[in-house]
Amino acid sequence: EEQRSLLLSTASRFPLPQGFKPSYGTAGFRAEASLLPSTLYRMGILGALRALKTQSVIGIMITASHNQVSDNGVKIVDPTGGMLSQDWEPFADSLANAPTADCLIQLISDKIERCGEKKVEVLVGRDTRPSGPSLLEATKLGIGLIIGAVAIDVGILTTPQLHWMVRASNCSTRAAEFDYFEQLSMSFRCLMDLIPGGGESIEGFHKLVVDGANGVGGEKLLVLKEMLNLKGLELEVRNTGSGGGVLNEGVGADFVQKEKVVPSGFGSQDVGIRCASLDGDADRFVYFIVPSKNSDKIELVDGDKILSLFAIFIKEQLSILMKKTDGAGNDYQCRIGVVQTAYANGASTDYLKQLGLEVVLTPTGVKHLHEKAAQYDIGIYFEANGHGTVLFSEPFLHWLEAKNDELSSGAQDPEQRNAALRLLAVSKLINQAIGDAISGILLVEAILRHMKWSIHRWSELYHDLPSKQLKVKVVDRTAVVTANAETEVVKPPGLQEAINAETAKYSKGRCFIRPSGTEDVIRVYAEASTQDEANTLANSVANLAD
Ligand code: 16G
Ligand code: ZN
Repeated sequence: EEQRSLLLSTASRFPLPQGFKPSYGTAGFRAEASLLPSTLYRMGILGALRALKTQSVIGIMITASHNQVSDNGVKIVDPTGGMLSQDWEPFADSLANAPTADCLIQLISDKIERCGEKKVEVLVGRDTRPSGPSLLEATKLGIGLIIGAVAIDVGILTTPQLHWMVRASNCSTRAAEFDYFEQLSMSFRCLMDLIPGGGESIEGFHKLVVDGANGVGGEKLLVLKEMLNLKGLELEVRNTGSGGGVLNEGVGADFVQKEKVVPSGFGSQDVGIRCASLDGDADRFVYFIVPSKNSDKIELVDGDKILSLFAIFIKEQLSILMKKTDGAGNDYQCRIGVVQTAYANGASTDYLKQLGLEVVLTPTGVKHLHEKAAQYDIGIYFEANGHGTVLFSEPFLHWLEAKNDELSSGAQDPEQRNAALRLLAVSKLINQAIGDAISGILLVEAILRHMKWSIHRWSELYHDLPSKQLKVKVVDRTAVVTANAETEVVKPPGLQEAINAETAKYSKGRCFIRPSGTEDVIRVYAEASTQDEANTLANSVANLAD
């Protein structure tokens, strides 16, 4: 009763704006920030209910990632550190759209669980957006309504830091921000120490220059650099937001990957240097090279190439580890899998298959890739846009620990033991909860040094097929329904046949369309052996979709 009257009084402070129909979408709610107080208040309630239901720590991240600074949004983090379980998405939609306080109360009482003896925590993080503090207050009020749940403000964080903290809290390991930095730097140093001949004194490794998108990631990278010894990793961070630049405006991984031009703050002084770019909440990253003084075009090293680099290194370490000695067999069949989406450049998929790797496609959105990757002992997933990580299964990690102990006592090949140590270090360095630009960059840097590869050598692994992306504004994007990881249109009838007929006209032609999960558009992707052909194919298929 007390709860009910509190709810009635606070709910009136957060009315659902007229005509606003928030939708959970691919990765949570996103909109112009002034529309969002009611959504955040209600997601505070949802987070608390989810914490009661799972009797675990839940996370709420206030961010709109790569969107413009006036937008904001919210992502919910489940106990494992992954995104909110998909079977709660419809509830999130109903809660966010409940027209009245009475509806809200009804929805809550249908879902509420009796509270346990212990209070359950909901960690609330936010990025650097100016609307963050007021949305945080709305979220805390929502959480406070549910008896048995308590809000913990964990301050300004990257999205993956919050995911990491939720996961660590539920594993009852140390879960403060400092512990995150310490785990990353310890495992990074471990990989550097295991480089044959030592990682510190390798010649030809220029500094890495990072574009922080004027968001939270650059700031955190600087903290990491200041606070910990990064063993010869020379790091320069630009666009940290402190110089007056605007979040995601002409900067950041999304801009760099889509426009393929240098972000602001970069230019002719960077020709040939290894550069990386984070997105606004640092859960995505790409690398790039400025090839010439006379143009603002960049050479992009995207998520597909990051994936390929990780896959090569991990596969190599596994084969050293599994090498048979004295006829002794190995007692673990490690299943390694690579997960991409239809946006992966065809050249990358061919390359990975040539390496002998199992490659599977899923629909767009981290939740789909993550879920698939979790089915392997080592699952490596990346979207071309730079969103991804490497997942290690519990049974495999247990086996690896035991193997490491066994190898350290025997008089075996030291490289075999080193391979076990490297794989263990990778599993600690790379975020097990979600794609993480900071931990991803550290892994790239360690592997490049291990291989003694320049960014040019890495970029030359394979050559991307020319591709083109377009978007078509339509009245109703839900009219297009796809199957087979979005590679095939099943509705409206006949459209896929028309796309096939068009695609067949081009050498190495590949094309698909899908409704966006974040915007009111249909997206078209086309690939062909020349840029002109890719452009024409995309245009003609866009006309079909219109
Ligand atoms: C979201 C997804 C991103 C995906 C994008 C596609 C997460 C955390 N983010 O931003 O992975 O690439 O949506 O957008 O899952 P689209 O549906 O508009 O093409
Ligand atoms: Zn992001």
